[in-house]
Amino acid sequence: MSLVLRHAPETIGLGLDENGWAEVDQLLAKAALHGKALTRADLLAVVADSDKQRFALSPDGQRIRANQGHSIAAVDLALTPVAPPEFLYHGTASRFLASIVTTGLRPGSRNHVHLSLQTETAVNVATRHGKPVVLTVLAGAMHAAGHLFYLSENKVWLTANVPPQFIRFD
Ligand code: HQG
Repeated sequence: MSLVLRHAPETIGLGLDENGWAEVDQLLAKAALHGKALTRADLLAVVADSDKQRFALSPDGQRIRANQGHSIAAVDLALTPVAPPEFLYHGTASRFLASIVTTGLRPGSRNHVHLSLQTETAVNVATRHGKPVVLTVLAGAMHAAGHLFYLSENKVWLTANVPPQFIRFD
């Protein structure tokens, strides 16, 4: 579901609207056609049980989208900018540090840089990439300097990029 709702809906011939929503009926039908059959109950269980609440249903239950993590540039989650706390955290791997010191945090293939309120979350994210390093992002100062921040429905902080002067590397 992450693959089709965040990155490549075309792999099963699915379309997302401009805000990243897919019709649940279409997703189920097209997944089945592509040999990835899942029942409506399976889908609802994934939405309910995802440890990070990665997916959301529309209020009428007809549509589904990923709450964050997209790489499809055309998807605009239509989140409202909000003032972040003074500090947020980003988990990365030590092998990326030299590059981050120079260019800051970049979204890579995704639409945003992902930040968290908790250092524990950042450690978990980082561990997927290698030896974990947690960076402190001076989010309050960034916001004061005009950078926009968004909070996804599942409480991941998102911003376009983080210039190096707003990162504490110690
Ligand atoms: C690094 C998961 C070199 C960045 C997580 C990261 C998250 C740089 C990697 C969500 C860099 C990109 C996103 C620079 C950033 N030079 N490397 N200038 N700037 N990087 O997977 O933040 O489980 O795209 O530090 O929980 O690791 O999928 O981003 O190591 O919320 O729901 O480039 O994915 O969510 O990796 O993870 P990713 P991420 P889910």
